[in-house]
Parts: sequence; structure tokens; C-alpha cells
Amino acid sequence: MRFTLFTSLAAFAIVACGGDKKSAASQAEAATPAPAAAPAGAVVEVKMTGNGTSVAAFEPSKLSIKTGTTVRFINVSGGPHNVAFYADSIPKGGADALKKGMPNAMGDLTGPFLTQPNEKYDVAFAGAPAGVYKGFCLPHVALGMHIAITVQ
Ligand SMILES: [Cu+2]
Repeated sequence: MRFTLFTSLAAFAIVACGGDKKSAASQAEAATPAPAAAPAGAVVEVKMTGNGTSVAAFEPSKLSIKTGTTVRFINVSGGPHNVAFYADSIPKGGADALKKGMPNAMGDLTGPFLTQPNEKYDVAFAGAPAGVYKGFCLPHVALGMHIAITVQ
């Protein structure tokens, strides 16, 4: 009796381990952001501000950077904010560069929501072709929260 109980427990444990290992690993991969490596190039900060109801903006809303620059978005007030780019408004090849440069994206060219005060999100423009990258904040696009980043 005791032996039977032990073996069935052991079998259950083996099954449970074997079955969960893969999904646990992929969950960890999906949920845990990769450790943020220090950006290699220059870092330019953009504040995300608002009053929570009628006013929201990127500050600055227009900026010019060199390719390889990291743009650091900071949730200053009136969040949640995020940054997303219009697929049809960025240069050819820009989407591929941004897919690599936007960790933990919620969707194509769509950064995660920043909900905590002073939460930051880095977009790396490594290998980004020159041109204008037009973006917006998903929660506040109706309030005109737009940004235009020119890569020189
Ligand atoms: Cu916003």
C-alpha cells in the first residue's frame, strides 16, 4: 500500500515535471524582460506627460537623432503611456530595425504600456535607415499624442 502510493506519487511528479518544464520555460521567457543591456550609443530622453484626462504629449514631440541612438521614453505623468509607430510612415527597412530595437513589444511596432511613475522604455534605433519615424501613444492618440523622430 505504502509502496503503491509512493510510486504513483513519484510517477505523478515525473509527469508534472516533464509536462510543465517547457511551458514554464516559455512563460518565463515571455514574462521576464531580458536584462537591459546598457545602450551602446547615445541616449536621448523623451518625457511622456499628461494630466490624465485631456492633455497628453511627448516632450519633445519632434527630435532628430543619428542612427544607433537609443530613445528613452519616460512616463512622467498622466500615464499609462506607450510608444507605437505607424508601419506606413517609417522608411523601408525601419520596421525590421525597430522589431529588434523594441523589446517586450505588445504587437508590431507597439511598445508596452508604462504604468509606473518614472518607468522607462528604450527604443534602440540601431541599424535604423534614415528618414522620419512617426509614432503615437496608443492610450492618447485621440488627444494628439504624436511624435516624429528623424533619423539622420
Ligand atoms: Cu500617452
